[in-house]
Amino acid sequence: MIRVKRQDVTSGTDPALLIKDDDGAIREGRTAPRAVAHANQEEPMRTLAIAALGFTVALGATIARADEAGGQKDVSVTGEVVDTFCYSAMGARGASHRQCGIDCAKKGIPVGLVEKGTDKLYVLLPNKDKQPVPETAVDKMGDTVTVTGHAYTKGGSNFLTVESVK
Ligand SMILES: [Cu+2]
Repeated sequence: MIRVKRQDVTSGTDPALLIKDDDGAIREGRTAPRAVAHANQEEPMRTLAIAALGFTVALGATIARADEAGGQKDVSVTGEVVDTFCYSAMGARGASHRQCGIDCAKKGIPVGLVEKGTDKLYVLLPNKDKQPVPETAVDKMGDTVTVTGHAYTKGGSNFLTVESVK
């Protein structure tokens, strides 16, 4: 059972100050001495409430970390597949540029996805290192498709791994 020292919940104690020790005990952070002073006034219901609060805080922190990872969530982006050289330098896109785009990609020019409606450009990536961008994406050069994968933004550039292309 997790036992928590009595704390005055009505005093505005910041839940973030509750710290879970390695042994599973939850204690209050900065104001621990006060909590110790009241150690002999433990009330079971309040103990339970604070334990639940501590669990909620811990859960919230876990969710926040998952959100910070960001790119780990699957997203689906609909847009046109382009080769990034011809698109950025010349604005070339669409069916008339299809063959050039495929040739550019085969020579190693990064393949991109221009999001429909926003024109936000994603550089497409494989879903692991030391792999080419999937052929399923290159084959759709000039077409509007929906790519599902993990999105990353670094240094002002957007990236999207290719998990699937529809
Ligand atoms: Cu090209």
